[in-house]
Amino acid sequence: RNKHTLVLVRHGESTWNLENKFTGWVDVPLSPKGHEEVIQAGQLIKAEGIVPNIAFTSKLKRAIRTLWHVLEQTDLMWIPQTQAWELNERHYGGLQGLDKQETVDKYGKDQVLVWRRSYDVPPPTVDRGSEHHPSNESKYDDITVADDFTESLSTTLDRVLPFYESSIVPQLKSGKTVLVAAHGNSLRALVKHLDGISEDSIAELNIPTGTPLVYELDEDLKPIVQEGAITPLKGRYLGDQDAIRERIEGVKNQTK
Ligand code: DG2
Repeated sequence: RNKHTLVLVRHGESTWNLENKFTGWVDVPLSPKGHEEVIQAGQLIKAEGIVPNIAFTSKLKRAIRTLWHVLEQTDLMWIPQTQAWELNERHYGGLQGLDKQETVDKYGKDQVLVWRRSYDVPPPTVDRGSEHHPSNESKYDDITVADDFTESLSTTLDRVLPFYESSIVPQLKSGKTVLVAAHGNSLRALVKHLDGISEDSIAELNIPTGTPLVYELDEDLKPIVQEGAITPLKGRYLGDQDAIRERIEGVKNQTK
């Protein structure tokens, strides 16, 4: 077998996506619409005849719940599942909990766009005293982060990619179909790598909630361009393509 399948799905709409707040590592649940989106995502994967053998997600419940819905819809709740902090959303530092539109009103839309989408300019940091600092959550007892913490896409990639290489690649190479349920920016990091997107162009890429993105990889695990792929992606989104384009615009326009 020289073809490998990797299915990525950003979690469905969360309550803070709905309220338009910067979320990062804040552990908010799916909204009612988010649950619906990912039930549908699972049905799309099933209808496509894709049968994942192993799954990976983050330590955040919006992604975990997304995975559970997809596995329930595909009748695969028994397959191995790993929850890894390395697949967490990018930590949004001092922006976590702030309203995206109010942040635009305060700092201007150019600055906010730099924080959201630049490759290596990090958002403001949080210090150890902040409730948003990972050292104050027992869930992250086994990791060490800087006293003043935040993540850019670049530093997010520095933990997503080693995890991909060490934990996901061996599964793909052994012929497993892999399902990953994660987040807007942790998936942008992975997609940047898979599709070879430049540091400048990655700013344009917005990943919609609750929409399976299917990659077929060659023997070197390079993506094969799929029919119907939306440039610059080589993988293709499952579902109504017009609705997907609207969802992508919606993500972009959270700070218009
Ligand atoms: C969003 C992404 O992450 O926000 O942290 O606010 O995928 O977990 O909902 P997700 C957040 P943007 O970078 O698109 O503003």
